[in-house]
Amino acid sequence: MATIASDPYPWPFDGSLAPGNTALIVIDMQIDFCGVGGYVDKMGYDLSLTRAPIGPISAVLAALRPKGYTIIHTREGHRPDLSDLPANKRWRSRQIGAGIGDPGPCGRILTRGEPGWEIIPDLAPLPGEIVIDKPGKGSFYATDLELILRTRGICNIVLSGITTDVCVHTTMRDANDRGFECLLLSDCCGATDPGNHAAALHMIKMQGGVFGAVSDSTTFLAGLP
Ligand code: C5J
Repeated sequence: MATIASDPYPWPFDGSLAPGNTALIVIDMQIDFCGVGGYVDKMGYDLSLTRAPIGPISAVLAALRPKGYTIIHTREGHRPDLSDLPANKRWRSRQIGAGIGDPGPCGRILTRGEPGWEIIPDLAPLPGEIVIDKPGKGSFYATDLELILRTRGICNIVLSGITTDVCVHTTMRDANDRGFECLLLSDCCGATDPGNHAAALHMIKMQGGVFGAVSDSTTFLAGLP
């Protein structure tokens, strides 16, 4: 039995933690979300909040890579012709001064192939690691993530990245509904609003772990088999 000390129960529920059945998902650690001149910066949020998880995620990656765990990165972004950008998403982003597809200091905002859409160099995927491009908040919507996880025999998912209350939570909820056993590492995530980050962690733990469990990178690394 291998489990991680977590709240509200030792994770995973069945003690099955092993490199062959467990994936780390690093969500949207892109320049647009945590770099100067990117989407989040243009919206006026404090970048230190979305940059806080960089160090803890690096430590978790460094521990998991040599052990053979599946590592998956995601990128939120749209096709250059914006054919996959819903009109309301574009309209809302323009309301806050960071129109998706519009030019910005890091190229066209949240647009595939632009400098701002790239994953930050500190957390760049290694050759062979899976990268999922997603047009929405959740990592399963309009992607082949579930196919890849099932094909690899993954049943346990460790979640990290930004933002806790939006793309990370949407992915965790969706993974949970699909029967994956989920663990969120609190210091490996960040939100543009600290209150939302705290609330998002709290929500996971209600009802005996309604979406899974919560731990942190230090505890996770100490408990890793
Ligand atoms: C947002 C994300 N917040 N990666 N995207 O728009 O959470």
